Amino acid sequence: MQGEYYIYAMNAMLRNNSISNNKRVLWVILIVFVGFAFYQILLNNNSSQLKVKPAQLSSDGVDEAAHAMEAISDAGVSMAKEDKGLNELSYKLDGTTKVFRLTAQPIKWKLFEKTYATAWAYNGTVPGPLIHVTDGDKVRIIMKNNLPEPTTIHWHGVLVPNSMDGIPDETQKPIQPGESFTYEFVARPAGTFWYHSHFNTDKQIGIGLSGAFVIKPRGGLNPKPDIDKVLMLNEWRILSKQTYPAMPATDMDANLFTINGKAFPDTENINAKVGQKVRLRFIGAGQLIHPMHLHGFPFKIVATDGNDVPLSAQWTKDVISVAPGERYDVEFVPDRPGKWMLHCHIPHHTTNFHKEPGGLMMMINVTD
Ligand SMILES: [Cu+2]
Repeated sequence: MQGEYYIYAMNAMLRNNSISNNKRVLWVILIVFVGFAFYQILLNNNSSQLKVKPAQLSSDGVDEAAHAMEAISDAGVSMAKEDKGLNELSYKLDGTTKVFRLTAQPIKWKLFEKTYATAWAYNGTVPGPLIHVTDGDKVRIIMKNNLPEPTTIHWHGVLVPNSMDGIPDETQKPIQPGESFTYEFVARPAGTFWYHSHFNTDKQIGIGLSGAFVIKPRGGLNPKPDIDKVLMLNEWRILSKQTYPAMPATDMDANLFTINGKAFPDTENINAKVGQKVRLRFIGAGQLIHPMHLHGFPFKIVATDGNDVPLSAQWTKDVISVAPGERYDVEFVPDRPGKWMLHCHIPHHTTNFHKEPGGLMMMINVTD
């Protein structure tokens, strides 16, 4: 309509001046062209202010990013049958290949006391099961997707062939709801690794789709620790009993923090005896850094991201900052009894719904 008005106004103006017909036509064309271009620029500016188009994360036509910030649907989601994650996953042998099965599905997961998350979980627990194998083992993992959206698994740090790396649309097709995908590779090298969704990760990892993948060296660790424990750190956002994916810097900040799927006081304690060697394998499974501090004893960093640290290079620390994706294996030998706390040293991360104590706290109970 604005364009028509331009033509009308300019025609009227030009008629009043004594310009030849040919020139008049040229002028009208020029003015209409400039007017139209200007109108288009205005239109584009307005629409980019009104609708910010979020980045597409997948090729399935779903606007994943806008979708990702909604509450996780709890319609028809049932309570988890188990209360503890990282249970060692059993396998069946097919020749010399260890065959594992993972099923991803929504569950209600208790984070602490009466607070439950609607989680997306592998085999019904948060974190998913611990896959514990030996360096050089042939493994096959059959992954069934019972989630309401596609997913894939990435074997973080394991030296898999490229086709098993779990990158949607790059190395494999996303696993659609109801479908399965078979991952097969040789588990190597020895170390602390983890597996997690690599589809719509901003949402899927944080709401539970991760687990531990520990490859032990042939013959076992030497010296063997008396206590060997994986500690996966993660964050959650629960508002009015609804679960939202915790997304830092988006006004979707976390308000709950978990070690192995539990917030203090429901975190698991570790019981050790004076003189025992304790190995803790930290995995940063969330989106925030967590400087984990141990009371009572310094520890040595014996492995970083699954790689052994040579004896002469092992730092002695009492705080280890575990960034997203990182793994740190630390070892210590308690020399006196007590209830020694292990906690994140960002004090907000030791709260539940802004109340302390909570979150990333647990006790190492040492007895004689
Ligand atoms: Cu923290």
